[in-house]
Amino acid sequence: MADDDIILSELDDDELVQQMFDDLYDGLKDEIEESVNILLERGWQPYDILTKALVGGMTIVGHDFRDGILFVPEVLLAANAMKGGMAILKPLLVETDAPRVGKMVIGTVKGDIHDIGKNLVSMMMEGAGFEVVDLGINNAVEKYIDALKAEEADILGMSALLTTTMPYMKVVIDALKAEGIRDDYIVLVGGAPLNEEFGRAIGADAYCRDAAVAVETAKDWMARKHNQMSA
Ligand code: B1M
Repeated sequence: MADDDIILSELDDDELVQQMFDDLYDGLKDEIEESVNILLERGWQPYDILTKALVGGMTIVGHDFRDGILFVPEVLLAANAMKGGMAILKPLLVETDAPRVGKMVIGTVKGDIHDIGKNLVSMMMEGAGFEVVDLGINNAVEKYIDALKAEEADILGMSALLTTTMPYMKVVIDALKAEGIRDDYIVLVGGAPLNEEFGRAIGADAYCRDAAVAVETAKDWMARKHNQMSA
């Protein structure tokens, strides 16, 4: 059967997820949006659609990008399709009546334009009741520090996807130390090339493997902060 003939709503769940992997790979935004809506109608949880279908598909794209099978323009199309799916899920993941549990300033570091993971973290944090100020991509140290002060944030979140940009996180943390305000904020870092050891080495409070871990870690550290304040 030709691709054009596939009727997405007639596929069973497993086939549809496989088809979404293919459609993400081919950068087919309309098809991804349609499939997300079909899974929602079938009762799938938004978080499962995000992790199992969209992130799962993007992982395959990442492997072929690494191996030189896909190139930047194709990956941009895949990212665009993924964002289409994420836009449908965002309001469902964000519970507007959730109590505010803390405020986070988040951004991708200077020199780095990857924002899908950061956007996912923002969405999940908002869904868990955090207020999120998203600074976008390519953030210089001043941008972070100005926003932290202006927003009276509790948490600084930094994202980096490149081995060449991840050291910039230390530049930001060192600048916070130099201003004597490092301990005013919980600093959480994340991004595919990072690990716990790196997080510790640069002086972050925690490395977060994924968006769900970021939410749990942020909640833990906010609880510690409240306990310290009430002690
Ligand atoms: Co980029 N790229 N890219 N790219 N790209 C990677 C990162 C790469 C690993 C691909 C590869 O070779 N396999 C590789 C980096 C290699 C390295 O440094 N070791 C790479 C490269 C080399 C490049 C360019 C240099 C390519 C070039 O131009 N020759 C270039 C750099 C541009 C720049 O930034 N200056 C480039 C460009 C691009 C596109 C523009 C085409 C596009 C970005 C589009 C966009 O973001 N709007 C792109 C993409 C899409 C990728 C891959 C394929 C996918 C990234 C992604 O969105 N993953 C990526 C390969 C990969 O990672 N597998 C790759 C899905 C996302 C949900 O996961 O971002 O890991 P992730 O986020 C997770 C966690 O990491 C964590 O939670 C998220 C959700 O669970 N997390 C946080 C992330 N940030 C967090 C912050 C937190 C907490 C947790 O704060 C508290």
